Amino acid sequence: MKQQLTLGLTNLPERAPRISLDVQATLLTGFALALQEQVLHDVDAAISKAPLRHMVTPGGKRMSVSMTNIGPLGWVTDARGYRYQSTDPVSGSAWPSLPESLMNLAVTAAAAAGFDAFRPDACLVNQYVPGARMTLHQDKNERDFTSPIVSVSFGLPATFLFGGDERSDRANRFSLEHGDVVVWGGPSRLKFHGVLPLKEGTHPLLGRRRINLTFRKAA
Ligand code: MD6
Ligand code: FE
Repeated sequence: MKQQLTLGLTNLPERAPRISLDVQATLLTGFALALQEQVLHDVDAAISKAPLRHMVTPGGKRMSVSMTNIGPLGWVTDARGYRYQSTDPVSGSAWPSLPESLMNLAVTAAAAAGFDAFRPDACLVNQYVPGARMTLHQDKNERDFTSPIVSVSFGLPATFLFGGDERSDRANRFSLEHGDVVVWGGPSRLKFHGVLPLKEGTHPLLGRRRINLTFRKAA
C-alpha cells in the first residue's frame, strides 16, 4: 500500500535527461539546475550594468523580447542591421565581462554534448514576458559556424520550434523548462528556429518571465 501511494506521487511523466532534437542538436534537461544560484545572481548583476532593452530590427520592428549581452562581444540590431559589437550602444561602454559561472556552464554543457573545444566570446540574454515570442530565424551573424551554440533556459517554460534549412520547412516543437540547456552545432547549426508566444504564468524563482542565455563564438 505504501509503495502504491509513493508510486502515485512520484510517477509523474519524467523527461529523459537527454533528448535529441536533430543531428548534433541535444537538449540536456535540467543541466543548469546545479549551477542556477550563482548563474542567476551573475546574470542579475550584468543586467544592472547593461539593462535589458527592446531592440529594433533593420526593418523597423520593435522586438517583443528584451535583450542585453555579457562578454567581449554582444549581438545588436538597429536600423543599420544585425551585428556583433564590443560596446553597449546605450552606454557606449564595454558589455559586462563574462563571469566564471557562466563560462563554466557553457563549457561543461558543450562538452557534455560532444563539443570539447567550445570557448564562447558572447552571451546574448533574452527576456520574455507572457506574449513575447521569437519568430523563425537562423543565427548567422557569427563568424564561426564550426562552434556550437549553447542555449540555457530559466523561468517560465516555452515552446521551442526547431525547423529545417528553409523558413518554410516544418518545425518540430519542444518544451524548454527551467534549467534546460540545448547545445547545437555541426549540420544543425544554421537550422531555422523560434519560440512561440510565452504563456501566462508565474515561476517560483523568476516570476512572470523567461530568461534565455545563448552562448556563442562570434569572432
Ligand atoms: C530562445 N533561442 O530560446 C531563443 N538560437 O529564447 C535562440 O534563438 C537560439 O536557443 C540559437 C541557438 C540556440 C537558441
Ligand atoms: Fe537563435
